[in-house]
Amino acid sequence: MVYLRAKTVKGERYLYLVKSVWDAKKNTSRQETIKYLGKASSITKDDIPADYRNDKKIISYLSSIDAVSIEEKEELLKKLKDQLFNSLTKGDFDATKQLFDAYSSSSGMASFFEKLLTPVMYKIGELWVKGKLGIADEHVASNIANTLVKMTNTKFAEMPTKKKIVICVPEGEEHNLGANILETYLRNLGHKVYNLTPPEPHDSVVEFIKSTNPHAVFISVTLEDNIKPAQRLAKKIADKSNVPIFVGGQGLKNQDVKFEHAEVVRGLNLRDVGRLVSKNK
Ligand code: B12
Repeated sequence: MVYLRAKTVKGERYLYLVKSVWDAKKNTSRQETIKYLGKASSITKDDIPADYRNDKKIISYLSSIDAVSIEEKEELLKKLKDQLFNSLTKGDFDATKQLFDAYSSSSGMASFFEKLLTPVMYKIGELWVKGKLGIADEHVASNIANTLVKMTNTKFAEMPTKKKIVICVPEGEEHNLGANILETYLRNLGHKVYNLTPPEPHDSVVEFIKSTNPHAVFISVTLEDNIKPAQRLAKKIADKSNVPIFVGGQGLKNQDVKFEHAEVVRGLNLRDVGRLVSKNK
């Protein structure tokens, strides 16, 4: 049986999706966490793994714990996505920043990146493919998004350093908003992040890693065509260093893609990525 478990910390309720597992040896049932869902007031359907998303018990519980029902939250999110789409494609940085400030002050920066910015950029890509949005609008949107993410970064300049992390992309990969979001989130957690994007030659990345000796390396892959270059990059790094290498990004959606020298990370939210870093070394 699957259900939600709540923990209250400083008056804020946090939810876990758990299942009951029968322990035959002890003749009793125990709880196993399937997924940490986050702050109860900010959870939407997308936070729930697809298998349980339409479970009526779960949806009605989520709707009951807050003054705002999950349907209303979905509706609100849709409106915010529309607003963000408009401000990005019109090149209106101020409106984009205002939306970011207002949303992230209540729901957090990670939620803004995951629930608003990433899906809106995906939509922009789809419209561009269908010829419904010009290349210039796409460029304007991604420039504004990148400026916003970079601007957010400067806030964390003075934080103490926990771990050193290198983020890079394979040669030929010009997409770097995902890498910049990872940088901002990990810096926000107090890690020292070296973001080597846009792409550097592979040999320079390897030299940099040798000289900085980081705790982890993240390789971000957006284009499927860049999987092979990413595999070569991971091998080059692994040949010269024992650093754990994680590779992720939308270029790796296809489950069949394997890396010999890196761990492929799929479907993790930013919080989980943060945990991945903390548990290494
Ligand atoms: C903006 C954009 C561009 C900009 C990029 C500017 C920049 N500085 O980034 C420009 C205009 C340069 C561009 C160029 C091209 N683009 Co483009 N682009 C996009 C667009 C619209 C948005 C990309 C984006 O920022 N997404 C939002 C980010 C935040 O999402 P994300 O990368 O998935 O990152 C998240 C996670 O995946 C994760 N993550 C990312 N990396 C990692 C790594 C690890 C280790 C982990 C754990 C997690 C993780 O964290 C992020 C936060 O949630 C996408 C549409 C789309 N679906 O994304 C197309 C898209 C990626 N582009 C595409 C194409 C085809 C191209 C071009 C080939 C077009 C052309 N003919 O010239 C060129 C290629 C350039 C190159 N050599 O790289 C295709 C790719 C198709 C494919 N399957 O390979 C897409 C999907 C559009 C489409 N629908 O067809 N593009």
